Amino acid sequence: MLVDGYRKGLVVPEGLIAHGRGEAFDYLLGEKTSSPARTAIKAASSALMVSRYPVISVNGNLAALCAKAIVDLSQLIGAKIEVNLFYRTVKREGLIRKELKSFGATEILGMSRRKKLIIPELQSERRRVDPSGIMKADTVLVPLEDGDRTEALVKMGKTVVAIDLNPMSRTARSANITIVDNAIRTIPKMITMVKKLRDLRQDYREKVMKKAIKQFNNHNNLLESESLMRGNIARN
Ligand code: PTJ
Repeated sequence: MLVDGYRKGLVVPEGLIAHGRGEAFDYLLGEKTSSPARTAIKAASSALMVSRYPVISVNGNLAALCAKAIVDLSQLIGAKIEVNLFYRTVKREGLIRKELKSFGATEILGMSRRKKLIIPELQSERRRVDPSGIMKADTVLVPLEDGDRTEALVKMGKTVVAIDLNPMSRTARSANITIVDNAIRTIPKMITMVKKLRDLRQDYREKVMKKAIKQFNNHNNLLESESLMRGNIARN
């Protein structure tokens, strides 16, 4: 899937390396969504649902792995989609936009021709964000993110939800809610969770979501994922 994305021009060579790193961690997780990841998915889905202005940040890897699920999730929770690339080129952002549009996305933020604001403390291309997207968001979903930007977004007061197979990465540690799981499994599970929550009676739903957010402890959740991985190593 990722190799196809690379051939289509969505993914950069560095993305293949990042994917390989992810696969190694996924192997240690047993290639399935763990119980701590399920807890994080519930907290993350709740945080996105109560959010006033949620935004999903999409890079090349994510577009190659699960463009349709991203579009479905964004429509379900009313989130904006922003293409935000570490290795930005106009050609690649256009291809990613086309891919997302082919699954029904109507508005894609973050294109080069749009006015950008700069996150001052960052050096990479990821510092350029859309004034109607990540800059305005109160909650940002950042699958496969780099640590610098996660830290910067948290400092800006945003709720950051990360998806990262490496529970020790700076992104995983600095996000408010980190789902240690493969994005390809996580996004469809978030869709199921959002639908499940949406079907609850409103007053009960609010209680359930509030509790899921309040009880979530990112540090402890990461330790649980790490411990699962260590256990799997010990057993093999
Ligand atoms: O498309 P661009 O230009 O924005 O570039 C995207 C990459 C992925 C190349 C860029 O963001 C990058 O270099 O990312 P990093 O710093 O390597 O971080 C990627 C993190 O995501 C690592 O911790 C990986 O373990 C993890 N990861 C890789 N594949 C997956 C994943 N996490 C969840 N699901 C995956 N499928």
